Amino acid sequence: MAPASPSVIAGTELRPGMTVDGTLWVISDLHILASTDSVATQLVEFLTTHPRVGDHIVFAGDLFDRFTGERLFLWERFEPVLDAIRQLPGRGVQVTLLEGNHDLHLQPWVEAHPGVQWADPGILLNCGGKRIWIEHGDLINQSDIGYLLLRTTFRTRLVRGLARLVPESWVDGFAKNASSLSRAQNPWLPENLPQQKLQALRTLYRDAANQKLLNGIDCVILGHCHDLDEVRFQVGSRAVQYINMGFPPVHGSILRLQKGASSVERFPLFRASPA
Ligand SMILES: [Mn+2]
Repeated sequence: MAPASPSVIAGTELRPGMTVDGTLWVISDLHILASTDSVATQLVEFLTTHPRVGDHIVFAGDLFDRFTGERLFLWERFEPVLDAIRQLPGRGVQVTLLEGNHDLHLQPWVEAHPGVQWADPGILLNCGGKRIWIEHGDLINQSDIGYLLLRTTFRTRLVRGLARLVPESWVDGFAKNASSLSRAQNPWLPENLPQQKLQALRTLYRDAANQKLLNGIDCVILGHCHDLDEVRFQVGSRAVQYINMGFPPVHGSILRLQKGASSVERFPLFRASPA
């Protein structure tokens, strides 16, 4: 059978998309620093108990606060979490990893673990006839040229090579600095921003989502900015939705689209911890 021809809509190449038979789970922005973090242990418990055959879990970036898939010492540091992820395909659960701006170079880890797939910068899924687009969200602000250049640089062969070779403490130190720089620009909780700044941030993300929603996508899922935002409206006969992950360690929830449900909902998972 000939594959359906891809169509290009609003800059997104819309291939038919993988079909999700069961529940779609989306998890991002946990910013795990150590596998002993309470968020990490709660995630491992969730991964070993909740997902069922036919479900699809998308880890949509910044699962770890500092991670490069090029370094074994980091694989070891996060072993309990990575182990829970690698068990999923064997239980009939599909797994997709997207990179965030804090977890990079995931390809080597993914290639070492058959059954886990990697997508960049996002993934289109078909859930019960709905077209769901998921991406981390660090590409939304197209006017932040400095960041976009940095993002491209981080993914070059040269930087990947360096990330493989430099001492472990350098990788950690560099990631720590990059992390604090990023936090200086983007706070953990945008709800603490002055009202005007929060509105500007929201508008940026909503506009980017709207472009896709108006052009054939039924639900856009983003993270990265940690804004607990959601919008639903009608496009002709389609009920469409934009939803942002927020910041699960504080807001406590991940995202779930159950089979047969009409929209993505927040699924409470983490017991609130102090910000
Ligand atoms: Mn991010």
